[in-house]
Amino acid sequence: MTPTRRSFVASGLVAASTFAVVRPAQAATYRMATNLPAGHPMIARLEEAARNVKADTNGEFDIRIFPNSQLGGDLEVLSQLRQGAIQFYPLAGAQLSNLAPVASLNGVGFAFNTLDDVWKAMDGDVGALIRRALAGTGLHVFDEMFDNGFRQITTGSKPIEKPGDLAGVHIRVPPSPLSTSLFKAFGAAPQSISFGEVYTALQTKLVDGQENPLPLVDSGKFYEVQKFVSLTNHMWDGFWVLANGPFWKRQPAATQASITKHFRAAALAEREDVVKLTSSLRTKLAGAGMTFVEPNRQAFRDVLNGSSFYKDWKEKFGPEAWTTLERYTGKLG
Ligand code: X2X
Repeated sequence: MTPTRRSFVASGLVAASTFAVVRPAQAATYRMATNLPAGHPMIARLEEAARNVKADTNGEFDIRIFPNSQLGGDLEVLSQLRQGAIQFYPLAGAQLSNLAPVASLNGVGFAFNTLDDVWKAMDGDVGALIRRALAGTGLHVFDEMFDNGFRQITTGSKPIEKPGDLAGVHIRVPPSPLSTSLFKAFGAAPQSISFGEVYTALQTKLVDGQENPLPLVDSGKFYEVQKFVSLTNHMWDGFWVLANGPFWKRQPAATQASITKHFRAAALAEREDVVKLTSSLRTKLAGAGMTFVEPNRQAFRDVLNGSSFYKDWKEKFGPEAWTTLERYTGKLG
């Protein structure tokens, strides 16, 4: 405090606080990693949410998003989140099942036939059960999932027109025991590879195929290294946005409320974005040279029904989870 100010305060004429310099709170940058390509609708919606949170907090809470697996592979970044090296991470139930096995419950083969059924389950008791399991690992998980979509098979050398066409096919799957198990049941040779390495694995022919919803075939530019799309709808998956638990608990209630509000709005908007985008992609991807095949999906279900797949996963997930799932899907297996 300058001599002049000191003398004013000493005279009792003004309070010292009159001269307190109001410094803007230090803006802090927080990191959100994601394995999705920059062009995916989830990235745009999360960036919109980040802008809104920054505005709500007068610039203090600044979330910076790192797409394209810039900060590392799927499971490597999950451990960074748990250690607090990054603060936010949207990740699919498939990969999260390495931390909480029940997180891949929604990915049981052919469990869902429509998005209406999916959201009844994921915004209902199946989602609540999975969130409880994820919260039990010390992470904070936001309520609404982002849509990844129904997964389709893409290949380079031949179309997959029937289950037998998968025999021996080297196909990339996410690092997830359920995904590996599903494609082994079809007689394929699944290889777990982080999403950020899929394009190169296809380009170098390390694998002949992969399976993902059309928005990822598009934003991951797989049409450059794949020829055929088989519309199997064999699995639905989505993304939970997670925060490091101790980090989240340290945030002021108003900041938590702003982040929760804007992440919710982002998830609901992204679900509509993915529906609109998916409806346009068959034309776009065909225009990029891909050939679409519409296989008889029941034939794939019949293979699973004739295998131990459903029995095995009913045992792995346990009666509570399986019963909860079947309340939305009907009897499986
Ligand atoms: O890794 C994948 O295939 C992806 C991006 O769809 C998931 O996160 C499950």
